[in-house]
Amino acid sequence: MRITILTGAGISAESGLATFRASDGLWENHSIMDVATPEGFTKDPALVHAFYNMRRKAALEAQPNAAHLSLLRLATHHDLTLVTQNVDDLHERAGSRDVIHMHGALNRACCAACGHNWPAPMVMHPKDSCPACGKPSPRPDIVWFGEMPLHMERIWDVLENSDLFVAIGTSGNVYPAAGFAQHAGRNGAKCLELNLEASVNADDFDQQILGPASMTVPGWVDDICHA
Ligand code: BJW
Repeated sequence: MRITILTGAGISAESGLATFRASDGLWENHSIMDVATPEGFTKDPALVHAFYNMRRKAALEAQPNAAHLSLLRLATHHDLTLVTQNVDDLHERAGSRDVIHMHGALNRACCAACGHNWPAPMVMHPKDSCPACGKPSPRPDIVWFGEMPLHMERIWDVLENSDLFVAIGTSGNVYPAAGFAQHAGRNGAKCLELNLEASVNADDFDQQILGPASMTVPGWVDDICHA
């Protein structure tokens, strides 16, 4: 079966990484406009670097959980494409390969002046310079609001050729990812949501399994691998 999975912050919550929109989430003490837009970065690069330096450290200290690990097993039984909105590398550290990071990666840096992309140091600073062009324009390789998510042609293509689309731990608040279930469904895929609470776009799914990802994802993977 051709399965496309979209993961969000909820799959990494039980690894100790905060989600965005929970009451104790990442944006509780930060304005979205300040830390998740290119305008916020231009206005106060030190604040934005501090936010992502903190996130980079938290991601390094976190370990993949049972949900990340079970997706590896799924890939041995089915034709799986794994798309994540997450900027951590817990899928890769669980062993998944060819993960599509549509919102970028904490462990990469890029140059706003020349586009060069390189492994991010643990701590980035506004005075850093680009190793390729020398300009003081490095930024985290993260897709902020108003910027184009990455690998979209490939993602639309797999969604149009999936038998099953599964969203795991994402609230459905952010486009274009929030439109994937509708797009896959229109193209013939069954759509399943695995989440702690139903997402805002729950109506786009044929079925929901609610509960913590470390329980629901391995359980669902067991079922589909032995069906
Ligand atoms: C558990 C759990 C457990 C908890 N087990 N589950 C209409 C159509 C198209 C676009 C737009 C539109 N209206 C507005 C837009 C633009 C905008 C947008 O969507 N805005 C919304 C606010 C409406 N989108 C964009 O700007 C995107 N670009 C774009 O559209 O480009 C085209 C374009 C360009 C230029 C001009 C015009 C068009 C870019 C979006 C970039 C998002 N970036 C962020 C931050 C950067 C990454 C980072 O810092 O990490 O990405 S925003 C933030 O939200 C982050 C996440 O990846 C993303 C999604 O969040 P997620 O993963 O869903 O987390 P939460 O916290 O919301 O939810 C957690 C979930 O987990 C919950 O459901 C819990 O129940 C669950 N959970 N514990 C299982 N244990």
